[in-house]
Amino acid sequence: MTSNTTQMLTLALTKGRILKETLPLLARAGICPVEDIDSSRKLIFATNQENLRLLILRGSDVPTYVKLGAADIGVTGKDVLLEQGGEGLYEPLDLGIARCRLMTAGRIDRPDMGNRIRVASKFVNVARRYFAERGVHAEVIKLYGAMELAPNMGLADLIVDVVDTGNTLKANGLEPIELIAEVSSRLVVNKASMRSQHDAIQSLINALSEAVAESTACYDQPT
Ligand code: PRT
Ligand code: MG
Repeated sequence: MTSNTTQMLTLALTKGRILKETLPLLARAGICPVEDIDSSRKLIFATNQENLRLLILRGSDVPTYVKLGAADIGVTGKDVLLEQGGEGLYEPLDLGIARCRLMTAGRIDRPDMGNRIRVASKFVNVARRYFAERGVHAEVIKLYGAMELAPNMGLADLIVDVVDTGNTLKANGLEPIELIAEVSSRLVVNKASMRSQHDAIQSLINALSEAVAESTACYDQPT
């Protein structure tokens, strides 16, 4: 039996601050969830586009869903991609949202550090790579949150974390030191899906890249 109905596309979104900035971009691209995501406890949402549904995940789970083909497309932070590695994924579009910087940070009154340091981070792979490339012997300690506490409690000399305004660092007696990478949210695509559902995925990429260009143009306009 032949079918002329198009296959369902699954788009995995990152909940939290990335989601807040993703939904307006999707709306500009003509994509709206059929119910309010914020007031629902569901994790999967139909949209006004018959062949597109949304998943709401933790950012660190988005690459896993897309790599393994449980979702065709995803939105996640570049910080997450740098930490997990982007193998098996296409990264066709910078959405320009949820911008921040991956940085090293330490106490304002820290002593000069030698060539052996302790670093606390949720981004252990990024941290290991960064210090190894600089010939610094870093013992990297994995934390899951509140990295800012570690230098103050003597757990680590430095942290590696994402920084936006820097207010959280400052409130905890820390300062940003070195920039590791500029971060924004990226569209990622499963490689097999890109082949099997090329037209549908390409038109979604095109619609989103127009939406990104439009919102950038808005920022540029004099007020
Ligand atoms: O919930 P989960 O443990 O997965 O992560 P999370 O709670 O950090 O999620 P969420 O909703 O904050 O979103 C995380 C994603 O948003 C990251 O992967 C980044 O791509 C992006 N992003 C952009 C940020 C920030 N800006 C940011 N400022 N993620 C986290 N922060 C943190 C920062 O580490 C600091 O602790 O927000 C705090 C405030 O930042 P300042 O510098 O403005 O004080
Ligand atoms: Mg969170």
